[in-house]
Amino acid sequence: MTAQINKRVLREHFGIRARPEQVVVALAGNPNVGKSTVFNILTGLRQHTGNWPGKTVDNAQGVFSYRHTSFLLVDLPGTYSLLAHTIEEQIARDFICFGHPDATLVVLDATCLERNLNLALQVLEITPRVVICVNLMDEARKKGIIVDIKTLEKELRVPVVGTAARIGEGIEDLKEALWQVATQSTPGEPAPVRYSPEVEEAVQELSSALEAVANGPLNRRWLALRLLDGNPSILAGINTYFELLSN
Ligand SMILES: Nc1nc2c(ncn2[C@@H]2O[C@H](COP(=O)(O)OP(=O)(O)OP(=O)(O)O)[C@@H](O)[C@H]2O)c(=O)[nH]1
Ligand SMILES: [Mg+2]
Repeated sequence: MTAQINKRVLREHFGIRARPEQVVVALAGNPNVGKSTVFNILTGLRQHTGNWPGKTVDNAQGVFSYRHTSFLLVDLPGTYSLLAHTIEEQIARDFICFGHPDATLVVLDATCLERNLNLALQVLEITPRVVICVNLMDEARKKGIIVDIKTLEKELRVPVVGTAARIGEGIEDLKEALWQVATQSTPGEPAPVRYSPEVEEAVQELSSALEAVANGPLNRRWLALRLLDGNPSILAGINTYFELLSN
């Protein structure tokens, strides 16, 4: 029950008013990979746009139904990273970390996967509730690039769907994967990024120390890594999160 109330408080902080039974999906990706095209094809005209609370950055939210489940899709600003060098990165990161989406859909450009996977790995460090959409498959085919979706899925251990959103290819599979990830009670365990033994040791130590304060849904490994980074914008985000929870 407490978890439910906290979820609502946190979502409202981001201007998300989801009905209790509604599934919230965050839509993330590098700039210009087709996020809005995916968003539009999934939600059609059932969307509204505004700004993120207190920010001059666009926010689009839209709804769609699949298998008798209502989904609220939130289009995040396009970012290369979640390490918050810009206001857009801060919004995307704070929402994925603290807004408690039921799933995060990461859209990648099939023609430059290597660069795009950086963001996917950063999201997977935060949450296992992820679906990867490899978009622009038609462009990749034109360029003779073959993307091995099955191997990607095996490596990342989350559902990976190939799409060409502009022509509607792969969208039904995307809905099915989202439904699976957002509604399953125990998500899979994606392959975590491993760091040097020194960092891993420090993460272990910090994670144990954090057990008493961070026993909610916030990922302790991710929290420990960010405390080690000492990035002030991330520390501010973490502070806001704990303040909201204690009110
Ligand atoms: N060929 C092809 N073009 C696509 C596909 N998906 C999107 N596009 C095109 O790619 C361009 C960028 O798409 P957007 O949906 O605006 O991308 P975005 O990620 O929302 O971009 P930002 O919000 O600016 O970060 C547009 O011209 C789309 O029509 C696709 O699957 N195949
Ligand atoms: Mg867009």
